[in-house]
Amino acid sequence: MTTHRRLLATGFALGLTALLPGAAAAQGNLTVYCSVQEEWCRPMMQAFERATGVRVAMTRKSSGETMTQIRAEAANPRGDIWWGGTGDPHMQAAEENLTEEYRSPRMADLHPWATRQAEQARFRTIGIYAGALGYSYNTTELARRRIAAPTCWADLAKPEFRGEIQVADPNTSGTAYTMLATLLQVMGEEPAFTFLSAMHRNVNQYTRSGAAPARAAATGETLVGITFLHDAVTQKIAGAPVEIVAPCEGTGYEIGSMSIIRGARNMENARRFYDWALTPEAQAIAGQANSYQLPSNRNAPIPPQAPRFENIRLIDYDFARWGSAAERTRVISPWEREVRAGAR
Ligand code: S7P
Repeated sequence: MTTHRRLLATGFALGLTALLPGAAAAQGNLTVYCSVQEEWCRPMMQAFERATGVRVAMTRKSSGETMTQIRAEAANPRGDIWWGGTGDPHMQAAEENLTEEYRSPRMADLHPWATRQAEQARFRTIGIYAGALGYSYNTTELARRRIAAPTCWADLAKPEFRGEIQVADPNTSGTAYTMLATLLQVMGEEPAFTFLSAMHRNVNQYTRSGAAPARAAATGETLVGITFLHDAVTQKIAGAPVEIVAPCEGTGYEIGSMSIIRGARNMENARRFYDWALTPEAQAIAGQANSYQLPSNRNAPIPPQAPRFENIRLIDYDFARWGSAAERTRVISPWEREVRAGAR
């Protein structure tokens, strides 16, 4: 096309855009893979659209499932940005060169745990929130069954909890993978697998989604649900009869993360979203959407209901190690063979 014809075409396109209703079209599009709860994904995308005029197409999937999708689409990426979900699979995506290096000007405003995550992934991911792992139990059902209140991980292997525990599957769920990695770090490998096999007899269902067991404990569908503590807080605040436990032996935590997908079709808007998602205003949407993680921006408001790390016995979770592809395969395979396939 000659320069003259190109100018004519551009002018025509600009004129048309100005005439079209919703000038947002001029700001282009963004495809977001969202791995937090739908209730938080939606207002987050709407707020970004309002702030920028960019049109967002969002899909919600668990962390492990999103990682699998991004890997499958690597030759022809369909997503631009992966927002939320546990940090381990984001680290793995970085290692597998599925995500793009980006150093946001907002990085200076973040807590050190969020920037450490970025440094360890050579700036191919970044921390957006943090939250500790644990479980919740339904107090009405516990009283009805006359079972002593559990306080430790070890309690969940006791025979009185037979068929009473729900937890997600680490193949699909970042929460469940965090549990697996946590127990291996807290107990040591052999004792952890022995514990998991004993607890397996008590598990009534391995769910796809990590937060589902908190909802099931809230309704009494299960007695105990293993999740991040903040997912149980959401249920408790909604009025569910649940007690929330940070296990006595110590527990792990997640650094919820965000990554730009390598080869993103809307790269500029992906960077715009990335910068915006790190602002205090964007991070304040979590609490408004009943999500009670700790935000990564030092100036973002911490929801008063968020479980605080200083009140929990936390392990020194090794994110670089447990976020590596080799470790993930090394521990999920025996979990499938020795734990999940075991008799109940
Ligand atoms: O509900 C919020 C949250 O717990 O969900 C994310 C989680 O990874 C998504 O669920 P999966 O376990 O199914 O992957 C967490 O990052 C987040 O805190």
